[in-house]
Amino acid sequence: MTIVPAIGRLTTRQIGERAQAMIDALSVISADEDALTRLYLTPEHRHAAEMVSGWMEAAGLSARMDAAGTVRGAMPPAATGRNSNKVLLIGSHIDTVIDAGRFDGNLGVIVGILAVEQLRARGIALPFGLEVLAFGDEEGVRFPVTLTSSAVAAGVFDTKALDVADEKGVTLREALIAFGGDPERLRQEAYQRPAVLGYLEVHIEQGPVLERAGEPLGVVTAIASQSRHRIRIRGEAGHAGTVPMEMRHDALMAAAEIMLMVEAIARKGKKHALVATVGHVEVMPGASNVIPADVRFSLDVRAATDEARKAAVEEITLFARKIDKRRHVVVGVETMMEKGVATCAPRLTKAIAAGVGAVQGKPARSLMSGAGHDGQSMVQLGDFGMIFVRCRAGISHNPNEWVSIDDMGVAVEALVATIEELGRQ
Ligand code: HGY
Ligand code: MN
Ligand code: MN
Ligand code: MN
Repeated sequence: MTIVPAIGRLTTRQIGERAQAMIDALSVISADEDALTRLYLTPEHRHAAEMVSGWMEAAGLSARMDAAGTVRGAMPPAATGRNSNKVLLIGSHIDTVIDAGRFDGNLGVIVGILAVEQLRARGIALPFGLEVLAFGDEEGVRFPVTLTSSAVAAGVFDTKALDVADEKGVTLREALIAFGGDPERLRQEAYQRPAVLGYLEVHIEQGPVLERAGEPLGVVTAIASQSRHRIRIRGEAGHAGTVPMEMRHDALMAAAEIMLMVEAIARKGKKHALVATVGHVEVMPGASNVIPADVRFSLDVRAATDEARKAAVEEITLFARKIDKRRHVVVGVETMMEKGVATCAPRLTKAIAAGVGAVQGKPARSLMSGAGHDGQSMVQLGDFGMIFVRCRAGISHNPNEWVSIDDMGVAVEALVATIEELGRQ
């Protein structure tokens, strides 16, 4: 029984307004009263997943939640063709960072649903299946792993990650079970590579290039090489008032020296788009009159090439070892995640360029993504491609993140045009 689309053919502006209403509806589902924070496998994740599932059903998709907490909305092929046994995956994530912007991830899921609405309202019968995916853990904020739910969909999830714990000591396995997921069924949730036509993601650029060029959309060529590490420094607690400076084994001062060296090394690597960030620090015991004994901090390193990123991590690690000797502290460097450059597939980028070009009336601009995305997992299933949407001043991971209603409407039109283009291939 085909569900009559909730709406008819809309103008681009009307589609943008519909997207804005959906963005606003999701943006109030948060763990914090006055900020947007929605972490993986939390009550807020469940509430947002239910809302997205309802939108998928209204758009004519049959929605279900998979064992990893991803909402999957499926639509079978409506026409026959050589790809009728394949499915085109369209997705992004509905989890956020802490005190997040409302468009990062969420926009891509909403654009996917609105594109399905418009394909149906315009009577466009696709010769392949289509699934819209709302991933629950792209940001990797709650647990020290990232891209978890797309790794499950891509069949590359490392089950050792089930034993990592969040700040309250809850393991990923426990949280998954409490959420209604099923750690034992993760493996069977993976798509089979031959059945996947490709993976498309629409995402805000999170950078300034499109705005500076005065263009609403861009075609992503690749996602930067990225790794996340945990650095731990153990020194010796002591009385802030009595231990002479030359006798201290101050874990925080050692960390501070390493952090400044992280910045200096990253600044040297500008030509490889090298960036390095310390985003999270824990200082124990954390009293103002106690010399810090134990410091742990995150390290996020990215670059346009794997070689440049690995060389920077190597240099940082070597420097940390020297600090270890000079300050008589114990330094540990643990790699939590490592993803090489993920290159978008020419077949998809060609279709995207045609779709974006048709909609914006000028050739589409290509650009690399410094931000990580679920495509870094989904590339394991084959072709992946991304459409970037202009965002004001490139601001992201920040409540001031903003996309215009018109650009959201144009993004849906471009995705519809891209999907149609793939249907003609
Ligand atoms: O960290 C990233 O690049 C992504 O937003 N998770
Ligand atoms: Mn994102
Ligand atoms: Mn993000
Ligand atoms: Mn992402």
